[in-house]
Amino acid sequence: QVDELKEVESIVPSYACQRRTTLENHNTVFTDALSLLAENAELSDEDGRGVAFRRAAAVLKALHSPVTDLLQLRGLPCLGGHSLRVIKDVLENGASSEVECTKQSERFKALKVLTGIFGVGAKTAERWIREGIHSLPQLQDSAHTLNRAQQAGLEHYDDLNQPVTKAEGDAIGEIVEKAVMSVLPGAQITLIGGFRRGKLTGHDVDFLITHPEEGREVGLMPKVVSWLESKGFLLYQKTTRNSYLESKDGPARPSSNMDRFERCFSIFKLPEDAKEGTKQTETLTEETPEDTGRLTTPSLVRDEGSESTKRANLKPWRAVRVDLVVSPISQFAFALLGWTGSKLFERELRRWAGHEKAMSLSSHALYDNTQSKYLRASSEEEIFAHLGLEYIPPSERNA
Ligand code: 8DG
Ligand code: MN
Ligand code: MN
Repeated sequence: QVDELKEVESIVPSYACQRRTTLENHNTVFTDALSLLAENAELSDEDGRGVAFRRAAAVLKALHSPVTDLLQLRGLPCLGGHSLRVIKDVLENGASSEVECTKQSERFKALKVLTGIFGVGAKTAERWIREGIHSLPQLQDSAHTLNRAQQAGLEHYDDLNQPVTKAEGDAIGEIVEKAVMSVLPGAQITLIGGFRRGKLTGHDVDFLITHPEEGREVGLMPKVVSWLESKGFLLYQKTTRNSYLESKDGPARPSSNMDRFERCFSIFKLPEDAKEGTKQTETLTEETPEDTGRLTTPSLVRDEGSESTKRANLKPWRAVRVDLVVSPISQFAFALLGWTGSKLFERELRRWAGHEKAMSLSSHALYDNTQSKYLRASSEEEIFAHLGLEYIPPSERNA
């Protein structure tokens, strides 16, 4: 029995960062159900439950075949009673009653619609729902003043809720490349986030920028942003300063997961012709007024182009969320690892470091609490080695 358990555990170890999770998922029927419950928990300020569902889903994502019987789950880690009940329900009835119930609940639907606005988090959505605001028209009719991010989010709601394709990501990459090269030739740009893991679509495009000479990257972000703004590529941007270098006693022990790089949350105005040759047919045929019925909000806000133009899908550009991060070369490997994701993989890496190795991992550094020193690394492989983990390439970090 013990041997049997060990065998299972060697196939599916308990930390997601010990496992190879590709995009090939044989258990979507279960992982979709568990992910929805995770999302609902996260939107309801129940992060603990959220993580539990995420971990359970991640274990099923790592399996090499579909689960057809509960017995196959014996000995697998991270499957709590609640998650097992959901899986059992799906196995026996084809769907989970809890999931179906959640999906149909007014609260969940409202949380989804409202947090679908860029700049609106669970807390804000919760507050609005308590005031009876459940939909975008209700929000617009309310007297609420929206901040700049939320205004942009509402204005570009439809575009921002349409998945970004790899082709669009590549087109954005070319623009970012041009911007960075004009303000700091020799700088390096790396695609991070979901697209680096091989995903075909994403909710945004993420880039990490560095320069091989330490220090040359300082002050880069405002220049890149100015260039982009001057060319009319930005619909919205908010740049935050790097505060990591600002602490006087050198790099402080990484204490929080909060990021302290120079970073820019933005909304790009991507010209349709910028995708020429990559994604043309898709754009032209993509006139799906009916969608899934989920977030079909008629464009609520006036922007350039008449209603008829928009209905004909002739708007010559589309809004795309883009995240830019600048890191000094000395922290590049940590930034690369920290921003490639998935979110659960990152969380598990930090949990492994802390609980199993007495180390603190952040997107800036790795600190060994036993030796009281920082462990340097110039590649992701070295960081995995410091952590005593087998190297997992980005395409297998889709936990
Ligand atoms: P998607 O956009 O394709 O839907 O998914 P993703 O690319 O995996 O997710 P993401 O939300 O764009 O985040 C990309 C990675 O960046 C992910 O691993 C989480 C990480 N990340 C943030 N915010 C922060 C932050 O403030 N600090 C650090 N260190 N990492 C962050 O999203
Ligand atoms: Mn992303
Ligand atoms: Mn992002």
